[in-house]
Amino acid sequence: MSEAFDQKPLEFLRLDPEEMRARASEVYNRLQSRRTVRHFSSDPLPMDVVEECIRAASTAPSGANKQPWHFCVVTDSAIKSAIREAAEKEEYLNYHGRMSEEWLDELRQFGTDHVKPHLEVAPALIVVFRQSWSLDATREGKSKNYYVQESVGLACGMLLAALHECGIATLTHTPSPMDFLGQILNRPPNEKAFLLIPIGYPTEGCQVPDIQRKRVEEVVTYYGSDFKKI
Ligand code: IYR
Repeated sequence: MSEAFDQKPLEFLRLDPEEMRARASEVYNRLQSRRTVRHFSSDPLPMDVVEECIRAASTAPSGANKQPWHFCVVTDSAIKSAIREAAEKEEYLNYHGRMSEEWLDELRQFGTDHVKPHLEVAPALIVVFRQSWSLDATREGKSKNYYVQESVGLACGMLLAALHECGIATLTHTPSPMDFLGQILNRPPNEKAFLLIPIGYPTEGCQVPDIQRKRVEEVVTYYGSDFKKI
């Protein structure tokens, strides 16, 4: 039986509403400028910055604080090439039979296909693994993890935001099935690949699709009438 954790005071800074408003606009403006990038320069990144962003991502909330994630950072060109080759094999099958006509039609607007040069060109790939169970020393063996998808999704969102804040562009890539990533990176059996994120600087003159984000009115519904200004 587990004992309850000791408690300690929360560190929390309560802001006045004007300061909250200023910060809300600033965080929106910074995050809205993030775009998925598909054309990377091969310039190397300061990898200590990448590690600090992973440290930030790893503060994400997780079911029973299990932190069921692992981040593999690949800069080795031979491993990047092996990942590209395996990903293109899966993507070829996806684009030539496994994806529905409706799906292919949607993707035509983005101009994607099975050819993934960025997997070799980008200076680093972050492969995020989710851990279905943990090897827990105190329980002498496997211990269950909870809400693994949700937890790892939250950590990935925080990772993308942290990298963006630090001037690093990202591509969220899911070359499913992704089992080849566990094999190439020799990961243990409790880990499954969750997301493959090429990172780097965009090429000079990099273009992105001119897409629109939903208006806030489309994505939020309020239940309550107390919208008087504080
Ligand atoms: N995984 C493929 C296909 C793809 C699927 C979706 I949904 C996208 O938003 C983009 C691509 C690929 O990476 O090409």
